[in-house]
Amino acid sequence: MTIAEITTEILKAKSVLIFSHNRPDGDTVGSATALRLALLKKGISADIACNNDIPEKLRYIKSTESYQKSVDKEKVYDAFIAVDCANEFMFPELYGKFSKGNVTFNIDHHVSNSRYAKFNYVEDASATCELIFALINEMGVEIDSEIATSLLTGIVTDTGAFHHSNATDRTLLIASELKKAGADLHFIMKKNFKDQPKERAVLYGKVISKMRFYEDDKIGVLIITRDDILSSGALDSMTEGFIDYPMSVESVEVAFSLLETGKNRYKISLRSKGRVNVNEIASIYGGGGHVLASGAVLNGFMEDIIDKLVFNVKQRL
Ligand SMILES: [Mn+2]
Repeated sequence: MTIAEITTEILKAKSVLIFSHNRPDGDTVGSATALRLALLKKGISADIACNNDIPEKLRYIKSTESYQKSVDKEKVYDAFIAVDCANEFMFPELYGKFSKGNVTFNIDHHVSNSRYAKFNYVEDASATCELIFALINEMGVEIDSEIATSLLTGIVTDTGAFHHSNATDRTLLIASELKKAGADLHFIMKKNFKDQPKERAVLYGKVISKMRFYEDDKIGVLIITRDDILSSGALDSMTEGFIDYPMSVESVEVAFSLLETGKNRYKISLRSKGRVNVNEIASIYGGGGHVLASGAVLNGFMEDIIDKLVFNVKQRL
């Protein structure tokens, strides 16, 4: 489907509901809120839904206030649009409703997308927000500062502030357009990459001070205990991004973290720089993810789990 075709189909609707995925990130929130504002400008009624709470740090996007958790039974929508959802499992609770829609759209940038909708617009891009940018231009809607803020948020977060290899010349060109349209790049960067609660900073210090290395420093390991979390006053969700630190060590090929979630129960995150497929390792333990980033839940003693994982990585180095 071309951008012109998908735009024509969307503009046939008088009312739409846009779906964001669970554990919402900057891209799914930026895509949904920007598309909503653009459709409203076209005189189309547009609502947004996400089964999970929108993270505090993304609440500077004003229209996050409009998110609903479920689908209003009374309301009739002409079309449903899922954004940044690679498959139904990314919005499992709401997918039931979505799949019953007569006209469904799937707008996404994941190459693994399962094409679960009637109309699928799946293109390789740094962020779904890149695709929404093109879609809004195709609609002939002018990008104001609010739309620009949403879209730039998705691009900045999915590219890791333009650090990842997915940031192309087109990505930078779009980012430039969005800044010109009034998005505050510095503020968006600060909100997503600088500002953190004090509790997270305290926890980070504790965890990093215990960082371990194995196999000639090719494997980096982080251990996050309940005690660390409680004594810092932090939340489990604040550990997101911790794994980037051992990954920043030059010699490290693979890093993994153990987050103690209960007695002898650990949530494992694995990261690779490319030589090792960590999805294979996570799969051994019933987990999964991507080649470079995967996760699993393991039961057992901490040191045994570390031994097992180091052994599995070592075999693949
Ligand atoms: Mn995305």
